[in-house]
Amino acid sequence: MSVEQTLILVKPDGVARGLSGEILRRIEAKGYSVTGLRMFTPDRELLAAHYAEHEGKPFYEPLIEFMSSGPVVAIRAEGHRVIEGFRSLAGTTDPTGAAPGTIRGDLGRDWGLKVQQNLVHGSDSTESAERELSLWFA
Ligand code: DAT
Ligand code: MG
Repeated sequence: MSVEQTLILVKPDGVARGLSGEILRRIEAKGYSVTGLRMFTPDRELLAAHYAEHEGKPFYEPLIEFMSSGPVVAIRAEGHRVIEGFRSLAGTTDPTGAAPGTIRGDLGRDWGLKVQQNLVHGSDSTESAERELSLWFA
């Protein structure tokens, strides 16, 4: 198994709630290396490329709207099986049901809004990690 890299985003809700440090702490505490870090408000063009697989779904527009509403922290993390490992740290998409111990399970909940504000994004495969890292760390 070779060393992988993945794209992690602290979404605008995570940044606004002051959880960027806690999320970075959990990534490092698990033993992964942070090899890139950027903080900025992404534009719609970047988000459309990032979320291309979801275009046309009912939650797509609110998702793009939410993700462009404020700064995000983009993290390039590295380690053996980091793609799977961070998805496990993050927990399931819906934070209400995410297991305690995970980022979404411990720190997230349903705020009654259309878009699930679930604190983080993590690439889901080697192909998407490569594609997403080239967008966020061009
Ligand atoms: P994940 O972020 O766990 O990889 P995903 O790639 O399926 O989940 O979806 C991307 C984001 O879109 C997700 O983090 C939150 C939002 N989303 C997904 N499914 C949704 C739904 N049914 N309703 C509202 N937002 C949703
Ligand atoms: Mg996804």
